[in-house]
Amino acid sequence: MAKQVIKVPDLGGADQVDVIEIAVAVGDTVAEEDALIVVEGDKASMDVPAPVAGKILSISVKEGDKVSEGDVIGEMETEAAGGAAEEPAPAPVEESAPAPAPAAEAAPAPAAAAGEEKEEEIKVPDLGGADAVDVIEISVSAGDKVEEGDALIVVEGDKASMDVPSSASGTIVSISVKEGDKVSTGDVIGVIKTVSGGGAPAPAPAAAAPAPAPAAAPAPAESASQEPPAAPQKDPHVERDLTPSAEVYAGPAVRKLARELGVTLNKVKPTGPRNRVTKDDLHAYIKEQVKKAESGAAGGVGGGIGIAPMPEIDFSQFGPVTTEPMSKIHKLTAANMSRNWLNVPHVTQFDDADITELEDFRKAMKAEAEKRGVKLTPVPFLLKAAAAALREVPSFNVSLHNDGEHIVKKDYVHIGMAVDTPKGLMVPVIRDVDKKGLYELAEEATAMAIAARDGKLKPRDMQGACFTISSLGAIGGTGFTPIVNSPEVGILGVSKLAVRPEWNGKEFVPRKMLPLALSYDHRAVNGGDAGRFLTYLAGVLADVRRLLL
Ligand code: CAO
Repeated sequence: MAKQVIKVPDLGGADQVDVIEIAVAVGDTVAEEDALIVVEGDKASMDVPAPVAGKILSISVKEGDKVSEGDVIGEMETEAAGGAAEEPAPAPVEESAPAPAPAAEAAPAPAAAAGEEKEEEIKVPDLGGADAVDVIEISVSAGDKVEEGDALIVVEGDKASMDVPSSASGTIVSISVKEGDKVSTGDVIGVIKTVSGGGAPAPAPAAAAPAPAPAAAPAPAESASQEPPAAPQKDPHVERDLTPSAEVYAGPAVRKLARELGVTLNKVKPTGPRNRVTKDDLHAYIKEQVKKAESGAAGGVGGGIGIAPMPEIDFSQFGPVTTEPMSKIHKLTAANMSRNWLNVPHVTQFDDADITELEDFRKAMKAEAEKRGVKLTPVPFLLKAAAAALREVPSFNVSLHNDGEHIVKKDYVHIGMAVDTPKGLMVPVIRDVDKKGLYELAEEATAMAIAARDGKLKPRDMQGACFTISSLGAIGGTGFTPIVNSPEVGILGVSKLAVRPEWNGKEFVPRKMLPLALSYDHRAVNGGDAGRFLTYLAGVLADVRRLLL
């Protein structure tokens, strides 16, 4: 075993870049090249990868810190024996990522007299070893005036995205690449008209359209390639991901603008290719917010009865306090809870499931389950019963469409499972629950809960649920009203089972009763659907043989 200091690699000339994400925690085992932190400069964001495989011993930076090449960001324990121990490792150089921000190269042109206009090819600059990177955004179009350093296009490699900035001030004559193209160092991406001796050239005769080439100048690229392609039509039924901002696709220029405007990127509806947030998306979002704020100020719905802002409170006036920052997950959960609470008209229906026989069966199977290496708690039974109920009552396996005018009916049964983790609430999703057996579900639920607590869940592991189960049974309580995780239709809150006297028609007998609370989106389903769903679910728990029917 050896200790290795992890340092910020060559940042391609950028200095004092922001740490925007810490991707690992102390104790995590990482493979070589796994992202450790994500940094962002003016022009690019990039992963700082693990130089070798090993275990994270410490991380000495936090989100919001500024770092430069060579700064220590933490320590790793590696398998490597000998020499490297305690020695600072060489900075891991991000080879496959484009180095941030070299200026686009204009083709060398013969010297021109001051004030003389000339057209130059714009070429992709040195990409720091990366090859065939994707063009993910075209930031200018023919006729635009640009200053030296303005972003022309945004490219993205395996590890980083970067602006390709203009090498000179001038007017864009043509852009010969489009979003989705692949480019390498030296490729021509367009033509710029400059005026020697500085300054922008005189306005072209036909200002908006691509200017006709002066007689002696090289012909501009075909006009067909000058228009950025329309963003691909997106399926309106696709659910919005509520991923952290760092996991939202957006170019550095868009991220910078979002920061300037104080916009959290994951709130913006992306319309760009591969679900990228574009500048237009940001502007549309701001417009929408301003409109909402204005209509709220003008009274809005309810003739002036809106949600009053929370007053600022100094808690220290009431007693000693300490204030600490919320984790990223906690902040995201808080935002989602407010959104769901305010948008979804909730109804919560209660029932108790008699799980006396289920508990007998579960206990009888526990030893066999343990031999197979699985822990058979009530959760896999709840998952199975909820899946059966979603199939039995398909009118409950739905979501309200974004347009508020359609219902999305689902022919799949994916169920989320709320997991209490030290960093906050996480909801991994178990897919195709209806097609899996109890042991398989027990195994998957345990693996998901461990991954959630170890911070190893990928965004995809938390997407696509039809419904969620939140079990506080192991903790306690007799009931609670969970908040629907929209756009899911509902959520089942499960409390601690209690032995209670139940009347069997002749006498009171002790039964194990499991308190259930079903919160649902009353826009998507009515009380009848929800009542049928919960009654069926409780019936399955009361007699698991019904799962065989
Ligand atoms: N009543 C009584 N006992 C229960 C029970 C219930 N409803 N549900 C589980 N238990 C028991 C289990 O059987 C187990 O006991 P044994 O070891 O004797 O079998 C014990 O409680 C501990 O269970 P567990 O927590 O290891 O596993 P689980 O399958 O019950 O739960 C998980 C897994 C991930 C759902 C749970 O650990 C968890 O994180 N729950 C919190 C969810 C949450 O925070 N919800 C709130 C969201 S809104 O803020």
